[in-house]
Amino acid sequence: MYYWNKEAECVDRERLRSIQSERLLQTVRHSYEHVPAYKRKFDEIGLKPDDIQGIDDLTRIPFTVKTDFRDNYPFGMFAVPMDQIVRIHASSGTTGKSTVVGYTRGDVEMWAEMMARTLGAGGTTKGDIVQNAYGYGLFTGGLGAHYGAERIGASVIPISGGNTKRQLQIMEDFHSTVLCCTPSYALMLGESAREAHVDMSKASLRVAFLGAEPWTENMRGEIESALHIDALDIYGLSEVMGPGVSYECLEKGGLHVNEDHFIAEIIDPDTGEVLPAGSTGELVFTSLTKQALPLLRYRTRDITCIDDSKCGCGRSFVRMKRVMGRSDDMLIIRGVNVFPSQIESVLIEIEGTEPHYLIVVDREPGKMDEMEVWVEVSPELVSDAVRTLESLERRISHELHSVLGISIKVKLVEPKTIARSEGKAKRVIDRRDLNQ
Ligand code: DLL
Repeated sequence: MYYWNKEAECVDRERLRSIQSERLLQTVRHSYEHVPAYKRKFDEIGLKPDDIQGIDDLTRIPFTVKTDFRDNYPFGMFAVPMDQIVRIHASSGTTGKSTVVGYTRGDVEMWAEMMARTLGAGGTTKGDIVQNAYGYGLFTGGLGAHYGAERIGASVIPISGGNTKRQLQIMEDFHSTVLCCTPSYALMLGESAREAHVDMSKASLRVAFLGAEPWTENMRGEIESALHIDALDIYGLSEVMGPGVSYECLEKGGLHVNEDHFIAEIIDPDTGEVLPAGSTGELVFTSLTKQALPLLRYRTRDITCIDDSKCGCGRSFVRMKRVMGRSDDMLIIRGVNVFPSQIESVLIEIEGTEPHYLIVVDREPGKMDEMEVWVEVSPELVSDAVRTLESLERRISHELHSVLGISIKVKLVEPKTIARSEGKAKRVIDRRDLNQ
């Protein structure tokens, strides 16, 4: 029997509302008392924790944003002493500093439950063999999926990302039935299987849980037919927890939000106003049970909408549509979050380059995202030996790799070749088609 916490996931909505209200009050009090940054925000507008009486008062609480993490780097947003923190993860920030998140033992258990629900919604049982190709490390994908699969009692293969040949070999030899990775990596596995003449219709693989980056219905179709599986969307972000904040069931009609632990709102990204049900806007989350890092109205910058109609699966949690875009300039390349400002800060440090650059992102069918950074060299360097230019190219590429953790192609171009803009500079050309 697959994992399904029916009591929680099919809870009556009236009952859910009262659970949310009660947990919200605890979270507000905990945040106010233990995180100076929250206390400051409340005090500035004269709001007292007791003013929040229930979920109807949610909109009175000020937003939390990514820069709050940067301003309180590394552990200033934590609400418990370090001796209660059992895990630390991090994701990239808007500048060199990363967003650091912490978990108590209870938080790790709650996260495992959220991921168990996620995997269960695709039919995962303790008899499954889960090939976990999300990266292990500071990224939340690897350990997040790992603990969820273990909670179900499935057998986890902690293979982590990369090494496609080996992935296919292990998949065949170990009879993996469940795959966890980014959608672009799933596409690549499908393509490689085809090239290696592996007949996926005879393989044991049944379902994949794909997320950490935007993808499309078209991609779902391609992945499902290449790997002969069901491909389900899973969503999350480090600040809120990691993967498992919301998850698709086999109806494939949007991602159920784990509402007994997170409240979702949709706001107008320009005005901050809460939008009526069904509108498209920026997704905002409030955590309800997190101890180490309580989050009040966190602006995710992800654009989507919420559907509160009944789902055929019987779960009563609302569903968010697949993420349609971002309200900031963050790019996600092979599952890694990249801000143009990080690239700029690398280039500024390197002599011989001009502050004009262009980031070109592309994804050929069945391939992984490619990112190329075009950099103008300074006029003095143009006439230099090819060797000097080559070593400059290598150096930039190396520095970018050490800051971002992914390899990026660098192309040096002559001075004045990158188009100048009169208004906001256009730094990114994204040729990937992410809107179908
Ligand atoms: O990407 C957590 C995760 C791991 C989710 C594995 C799913 C699977 P971060 O590195 O903090 O955390 O990046 C969070 O990634 O704000 C979205 O912009 C994007 N994102 C995550 N899942 C999806 C998805 C993890 N299913 C940021 N569709 C988020 C579109 C996604 N974008």
